[in-house]
Amino acid sequence: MRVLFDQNPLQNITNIDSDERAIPLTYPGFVPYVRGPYPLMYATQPWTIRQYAGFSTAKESNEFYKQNLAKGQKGLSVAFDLPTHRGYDSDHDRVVGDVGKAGVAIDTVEDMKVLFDEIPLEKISVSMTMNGAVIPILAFFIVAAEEQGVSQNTLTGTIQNDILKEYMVRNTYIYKPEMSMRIIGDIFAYCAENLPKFNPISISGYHMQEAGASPELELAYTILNGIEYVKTGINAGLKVDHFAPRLSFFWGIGMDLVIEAAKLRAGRLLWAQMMKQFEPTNKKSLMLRAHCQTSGWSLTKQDPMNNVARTTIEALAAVLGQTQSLHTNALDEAIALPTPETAAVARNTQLILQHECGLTNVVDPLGGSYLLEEKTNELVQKALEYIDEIEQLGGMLKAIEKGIPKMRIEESAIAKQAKIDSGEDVIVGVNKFQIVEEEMDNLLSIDANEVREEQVNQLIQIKQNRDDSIVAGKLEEITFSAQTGKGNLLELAIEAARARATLGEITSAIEKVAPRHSAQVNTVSGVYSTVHNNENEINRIQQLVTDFSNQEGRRPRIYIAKIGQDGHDRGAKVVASAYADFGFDVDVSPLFQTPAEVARAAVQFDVHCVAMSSLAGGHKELLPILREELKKLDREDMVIIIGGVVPERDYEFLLSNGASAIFGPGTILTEAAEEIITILSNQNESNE
Ligand code: MLC
Ligand code: 5AD
Repeated sequence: MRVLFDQNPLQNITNIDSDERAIPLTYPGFVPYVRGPYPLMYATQPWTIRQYAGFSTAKESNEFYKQNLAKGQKGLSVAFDLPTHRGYDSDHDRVVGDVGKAGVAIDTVEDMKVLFDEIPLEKISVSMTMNGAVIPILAFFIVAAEEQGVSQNTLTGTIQNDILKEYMVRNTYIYKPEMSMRIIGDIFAYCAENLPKFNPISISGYHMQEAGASPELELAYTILNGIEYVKTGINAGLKVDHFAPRLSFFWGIGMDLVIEAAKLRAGRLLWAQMMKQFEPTNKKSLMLRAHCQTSGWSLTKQDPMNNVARTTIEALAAVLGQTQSLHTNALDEAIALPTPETAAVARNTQLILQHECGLTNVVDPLGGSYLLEEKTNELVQKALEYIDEIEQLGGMLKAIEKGIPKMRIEESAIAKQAKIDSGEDVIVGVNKFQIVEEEMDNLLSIDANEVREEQVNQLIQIKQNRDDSIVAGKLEEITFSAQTGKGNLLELAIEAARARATLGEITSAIEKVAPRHSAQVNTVSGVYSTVHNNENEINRIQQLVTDFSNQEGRRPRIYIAKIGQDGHDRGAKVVASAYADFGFDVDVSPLFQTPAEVARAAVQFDVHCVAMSSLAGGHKELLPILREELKKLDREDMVIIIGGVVPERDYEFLLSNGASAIFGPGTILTEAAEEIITILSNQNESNE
């Protein structure tokens, strides 16, 4: 075990009798901030109720934001749609089916102005979850504020801008790591100089947790990513105290109440200690401030009302861990974006915690709990083991290149799935205590084609009304800067945004010299079948697969395909790994495929079945196109199944448009595999 902590209050007391170890020796607001960043915490100011939201057009999202602010929400948090994340304008041919779906579509500064219409940006802090297209989005935000009469130095908020975890889990990167890190350096430098109250990054463990990481993996990798960013800032010529006080963090909060509260404390301790290597003189450089989001993955499609209880427990964990800002998920999370009604329950959960429970009168309600202190210590030690592993590989950038963090997180996700499928881990209403229930019928529905049409018309208008030669000049300056390293990309993008350059144009100006990144797809094997504790069930499925193979002369071959700009691949990776363990021949597509690309690959590999993974709501638009593309290749007979976040109200449409089966959230993979084998066998019989 490495001794990292010169004055670690937890280690100093490890030799004292166990009961006394429970007493924390530090106070909130003091280095190393284990018990919270501010001295009186919520007694002075409660955490910010900051609900993540965005859908359809800027106008619709703006109305939603205003209603939420009127009803007690304190900060904003923008969810962008996937084309925006990936730097494509809404009229790009790769984004059909994705426009306005998982968030709001933003093509130009005009959209950004509508998004914040009648919202005073000098008062309300705004978080923007943007990592790929950070340069145009931050530029649009700054110019929208400017045209609202709000100067840069008064802007408060946060841009996620955490690209490393995108390569690890979230996948909405655009460029390769080198250009991405240059961009981060430019944003740090620009914000330190011009937006002193704005947080230029939100270093996020949340997505790792959602992708399957254990709390200690989430801790270790997030802190290590943070350290890489500090090095990036220093390499960009900044002094550590000039930018480190504005680095912020983001945790995912799962169901294990005390562990999750301990995780926030362990994170603050690790950060304070690891930051000392940069010798800051400002104590705020050692202070980890965090936003938290309750876990979407822990919520279930089955019995959705149970999700209110789950979210409440998770929110409580975040509060007991002393979060600065919090998003609570809506109960329909597992199947759709929230409606105004379910969003209200989620928000009110936080209002109840702030106003009805007495929690905000106490500085550190759980501090001193034996269990909490012990778990904090344990998490720190376990995280340090992972930190050591990565440091021995030469640091996080090298480890990411080798795919180690991604692999560790996927292994953890697959093991968790196997425990649920075998009943070892209980999920109420999913693998135990099930009741048969109709799905909620009042779900939010967005017509991507409609939003797309509206955005495309606006783009035409904006392009007609601007001076193209000015835009071209500004874009050339961006390309030059990207190529030479001279100048600041954000500063140049702000000028391009003022001239009404689009998000896609600014992205392409950099792309000219920094091509898009495409990730290598690796799958983990052997974990599912090893962790699953019902050997008979695994053997039974493997036998079914063997029987099929004997009849068919080859193993059942399945192509797991990610179509569209949706980069969530936890599900696809877990399913791929489990099916391979059952004996299937599994191919996994690269991310961001078009239906035509998937059809071509499926035909070329001569698979029995295409399994479309849909987590961003594009299935109704994309399935008919995939079918059409297979037909063009004379393979309309190929079986298509769909897995992911698919509401039951879409089932009929999908089943009558070519899907043979649909596997929603909570699917037990052994059961899904059996059903697929049955479908393939039936198809063989009907072909004979
Ligand atoms: C707060 N303040 C206090 C205080 N509490 N001062 C004294 N005593 C106290 N008890 C002061 C702070 O110093 C600060 O001022 C100001 O009040 C605001 O408090 P804060 O603690 O900084 O809160 P906030 O502004 O809400 O900022 C929280 C944050 C920030 C630092 C974590 O980065 C943030 O808001 N992050 C949100 C990220 C987010 O929403 N992400 C969504 C991701 S969704 P001063 O002057 O010091 O600043 C996603 C899903 C997906 O990613 O799509 O995958
Ligand atoms: N509006 C509200 N919540 C969203 N989430 C994702 N997109 C949106 C959106 N547009 C939430 C869900 C999801 C997580 C990534 O964030 O909880 O699981």
